[in-house]
Amino acid sequence: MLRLGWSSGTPSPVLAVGGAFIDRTPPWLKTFAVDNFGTHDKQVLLTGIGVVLVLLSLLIGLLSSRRMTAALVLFVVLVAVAAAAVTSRPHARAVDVLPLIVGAACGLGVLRWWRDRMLLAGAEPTAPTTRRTALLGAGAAVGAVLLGMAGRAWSGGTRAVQAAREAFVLPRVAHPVTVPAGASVGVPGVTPYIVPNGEFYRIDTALVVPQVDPSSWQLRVTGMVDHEIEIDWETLLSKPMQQAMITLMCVSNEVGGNLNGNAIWTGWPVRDLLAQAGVHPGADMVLSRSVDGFTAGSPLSALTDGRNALIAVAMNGQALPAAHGFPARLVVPGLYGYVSATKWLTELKVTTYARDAGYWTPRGWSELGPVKTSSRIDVPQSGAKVDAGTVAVAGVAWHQHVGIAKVQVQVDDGPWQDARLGAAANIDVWRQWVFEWHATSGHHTLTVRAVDDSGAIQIAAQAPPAPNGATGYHSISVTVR
Ligand SMILES: Nc1nc2c(c(=O)[nH]1)N[C@H]1C(S)=C(S)[C@@H](COP(=O)(O)O)O[C@H]1N2
Ligand SMILES: [Mo]
Repeated sequence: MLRLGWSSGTPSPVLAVGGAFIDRTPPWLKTFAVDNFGTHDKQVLLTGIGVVLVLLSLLIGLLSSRRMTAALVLFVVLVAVAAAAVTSRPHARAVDVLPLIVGAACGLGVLRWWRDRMLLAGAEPTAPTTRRTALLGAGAAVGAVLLGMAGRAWSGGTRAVQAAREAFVLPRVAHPVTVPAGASVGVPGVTPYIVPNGEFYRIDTALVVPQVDPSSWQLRVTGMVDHEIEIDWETLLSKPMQQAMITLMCVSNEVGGNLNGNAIWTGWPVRDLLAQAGVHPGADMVLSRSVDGFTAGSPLSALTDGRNALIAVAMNGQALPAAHGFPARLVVPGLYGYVSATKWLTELKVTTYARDAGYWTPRGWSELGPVKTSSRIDVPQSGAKVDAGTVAVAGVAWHQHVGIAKVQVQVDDGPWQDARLGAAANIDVWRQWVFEWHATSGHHTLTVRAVDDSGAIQIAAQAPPAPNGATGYHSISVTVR
């Protein structure tokens, strides 16, 4: 496997093509990918690129046995597209095209070697067996070199980061957060009140999880501030940390979807860092930036109004998993992740909505992303067959930073009936609920809705996730025996 020792945020041409593709993804395609492939969307994209590469390589191989010029032209175009993708990545440097040049040189070498071999053997270039050999040779060469370079990304740089995660000691907090008694309604199949780190949903534009070594990590505060600040990992860990339970939520979640999760986060309040920097009057947005170039634009007010907006370093008592932003990320109650929850955080730019926009805003998603009241039925599953009698219908409901006051269930076209709510740790988290349904035989539809702490009933009208979050009630159908 080809392994070069350069270090950069742009690991390989294959991933660069993927990244450039993701950056140009229109909202409908993002929604389609998340809907159909869920959190496997990246594997699907990488596989797709791999398949296209192999097909193109085969085509080049095929052409080379008849028309070498055409094969070379196609080869150069392929390399040029990859080079364009590599150089368009955030923080791209000139050396990032190096692996591509090496790969291209190898590919060309193999192509020529095969042709020379065929000529030496005096083979008729169009003979089927020779053509097949040439085709396989060239195809394998180009594909192997490019895919080999992709492999570097999976193996390189992870060890130091793994060691740093293991050495992490949870900072002391004045008020440790615990799960309140009765938070869980105790129905099997309901999403756990606290979602374990390994089961937590993951959404981001990163094809390969960024491996950020905390010893070289820095967080900078820039823009409309009295003094720009740079803090390193040690300094961050020495700050007075807080713990907060916050339910994170993705704007791409469909009605009934599970792109959300609840965790206990440990971190330093963003407002304390911003206060040190001295925010200028007139600023209304903080553009948080990730090492991978992703940005989120959050209202300055949401970061300074006293809510638990954290620069989080721990999730459920452990260092953030690499996939969830190690060494540090933002978590802001009440806002969808795309406008707040920047992972692998490296910069907070104090600015205005007039001047700057987060990653998803020019791609068809709203500038502001307050979470909407939602509720979901976890059990029974839609299409389930249950026995007549008492059936526990249960799930979760959420309206972060407002709170859930009531959950109601409707059977077929019947009246809305109150469900029993589990305890809530605070208004920033979801609540479990359970409804004891006296099920009678036949086919039935069960629908859920929530009422938030402001008294507002969940929006009934069906709307898709784009541009600012899905609405509508979650319904399931069950058969009662
Ligand atoms: N660097 C980076 N941070 C990011 C994103 C991203 O694409 N890149 N996606 C955001 C979105 S859309 C969501 S919903 C949350 C998801 O956080 P999780 O993967 O820890 O659940 O991360 C946010 N932070
Ligand atoms: Mo998201």
